[in-house]
Amino acid sequence: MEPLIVTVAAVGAELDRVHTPHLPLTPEELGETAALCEAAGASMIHVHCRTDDGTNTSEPTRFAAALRAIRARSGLIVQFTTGGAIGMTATERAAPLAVRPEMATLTCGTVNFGDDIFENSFPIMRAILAEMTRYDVRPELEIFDAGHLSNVRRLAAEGALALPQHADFVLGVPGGLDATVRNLVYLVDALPAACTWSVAGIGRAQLALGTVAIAMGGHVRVGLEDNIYYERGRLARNDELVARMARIAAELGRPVATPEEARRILGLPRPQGHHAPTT
Ligand code: KMH
Ligand code: ZN
Repeated sequence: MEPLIVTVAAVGAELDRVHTPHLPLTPEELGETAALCEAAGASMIHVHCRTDDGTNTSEPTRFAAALRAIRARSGLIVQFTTGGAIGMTATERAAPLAVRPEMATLTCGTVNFGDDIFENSFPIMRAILAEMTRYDVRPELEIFDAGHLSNVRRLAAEGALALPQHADFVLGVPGGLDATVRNLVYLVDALPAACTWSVAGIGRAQLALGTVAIAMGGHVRVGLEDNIYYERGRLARNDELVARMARIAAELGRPVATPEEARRILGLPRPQGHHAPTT
């Protein structure tokens, strides 16, 4: 098996400091989190940005500041969100791509999202993919439901998406596919050939599904975007969640990947120069 890629989804769009004091909200805090998480075994960071008052933003200058802060303190692969926050337009969600991160998420279909709807129609997906092509950003395919893999095949068939890619199964969102081992195995079996994959279990499923993914040869996403507890009643820090996955992987005989090893596994070019922020 390849070394394990641990992605840290450090902040997300849904939670605030009232939920946990450990969320990295500013570029400086994202840089500090990146350093701590790289030391703990992460090789990639998934990035959402906030304004100084904590509001979600898609402002490219803020993403550029985050990219600089993360690069100044770590070698992590930097993956921006294009999911953004509920209520953002497709144009807003795609705006950070102009900063040219190495990767960005592409959610592969509409899904209920709690009481909201996370809208990812084909026109929205095509528009985001077109911007990814324009700025030479590699997608991570976010799969919240089984039908999203059918959408991946349709986008590939029409030429909007090149395959293989890296997919991330986000399981346990209220409105999406449940976070069960059976569902994970089904999705892995249904994935287009040669795609790599990780799993992001929501809430307490983060630990169990991450452990299963390590044993299956997949990769893992942890972090406060998906789960704020280390254990029942005890809030987690991002680096603690990464460190726990690294320890479990070591026990299972699967060392964590360095960022350079993760780039090789994902087929990403080295980031120097080419991916320098433009904003
Ligand atoms: N905040 C959610 C609506 C992503 O980052 O790509 C979408 C999300 C997915 O977080
Ligand atoms: Zn996200």
